Amino acid sequence: MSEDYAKFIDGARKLSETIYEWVYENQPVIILGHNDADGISATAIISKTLYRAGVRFHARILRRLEASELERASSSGRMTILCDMGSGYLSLLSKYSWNGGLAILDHHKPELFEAPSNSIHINPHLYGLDGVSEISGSGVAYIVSKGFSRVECKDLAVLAIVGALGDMQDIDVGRSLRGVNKLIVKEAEGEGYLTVQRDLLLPGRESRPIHIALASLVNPFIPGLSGDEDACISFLSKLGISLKESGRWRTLSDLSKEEKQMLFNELLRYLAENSYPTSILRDLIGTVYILQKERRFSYMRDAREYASLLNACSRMGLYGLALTIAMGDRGDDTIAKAESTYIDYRRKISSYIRTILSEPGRIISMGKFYLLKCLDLVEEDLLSVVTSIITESYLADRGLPVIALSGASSGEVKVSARLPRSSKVQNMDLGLVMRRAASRVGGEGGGHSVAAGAYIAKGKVEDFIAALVEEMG
Ligand SMILES: [Mn+2]
Repeated sequence: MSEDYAKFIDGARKLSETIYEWVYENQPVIILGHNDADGISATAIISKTLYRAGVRFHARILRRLEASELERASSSGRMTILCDMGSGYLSLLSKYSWNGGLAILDHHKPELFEAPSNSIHINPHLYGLDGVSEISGSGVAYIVSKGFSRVECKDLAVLAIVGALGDMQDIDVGRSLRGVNKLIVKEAEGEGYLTVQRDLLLPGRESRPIHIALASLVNPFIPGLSGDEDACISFLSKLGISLKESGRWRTLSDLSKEEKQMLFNELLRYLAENSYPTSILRDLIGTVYILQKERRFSYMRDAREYASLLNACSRMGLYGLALTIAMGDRGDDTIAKAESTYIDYRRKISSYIRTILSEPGRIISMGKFYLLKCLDLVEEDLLSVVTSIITESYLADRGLPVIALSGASSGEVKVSARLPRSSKVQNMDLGLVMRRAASRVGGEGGGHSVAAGAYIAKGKVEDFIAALVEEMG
């Protein structure tokens, strides 16, 4: 284990001993978690840990740290734990008093500001680690859980892996996890909770009929196949891949090595024939993380799929459902609701992508970046995923940031920014660019160097774009 990892894990454990004392003294504890798969996994890890420790708590999933939530939490006098958020808002958090104690468990780049008094701030960046690729918010939560010495939490390691994949930290060779994430993978493997394989990364590779899995593929998005089950059936039939075996639908995990190879080659040929970049398939083969304690054919069996499911429920506004699943509810009704939500979600995303690609004027080249105009099209909770897909599937070869706009429920404009994995833009920190450009027009922004966001006033869009051009210069 590298020295930096050891330092971080040691440091986090020591701090979690203090958290352990505080949570008993200031019950019920308030847990506030970010509304993506990582934030939900982190919230579930902390919630389960407190539950096992016999500590009462209320957990809530938030889109962002809103003043009203901070007001409510700080004035309650309870211990408050922030999961997968907070580090970028230290000055905002310092405006409140945290008499019951505040714990910030995050991996976003910290704002250069002192943490509020009476708070504990645990973040890998403070130990020289990279929060973008080496550990996620749920990884931080898991390390903290391990510091609760009298609580058994080894089974929660898989949630840390789900969270890391949700945050797209699988950027090592063959789309595998690295850094502290890799240590957590090894731990979960050693305990029999996880196995690791190499395979085609189709959604539902363990859970759905192969033609549905192929049609469900939205990232990368394959025009003519994504979202179209009939087209996928004929695509597979032409290849001679049989869809059923002794009366049962075959899943991707049932296909032979040769069949998988043939399928992959045919997808390459199909893209080339239709003049789409074949490079979008580069990330389609990679490392698969299988949760051994989950039922076969279930969505939670494959960690990437699990993350997508949590994300889908959350993006469709069903935060409670997502958290319930992450906390381990496997009741029939819960699963059925989550699965149908997931299907609706994928349908919606496919239709947005189709619209963006078919309507002229949706993607505009601004020289230093691409502007993706979705103001009248995409709701705020779906903007970041649509932006990621467009960035990785269509504009990846250009290597420039993509900045997308949509309307927000608050009446503001939501901005989502992504840098393609393959980008050659050096020293670009989108989180910083978003924070600066947004604050210049009275808005609020931040995030990671490759994925960031902002909220700005409706009348400030033009000014914001001008500020972006300057900040990127
Ligand atoms: Mn995160």
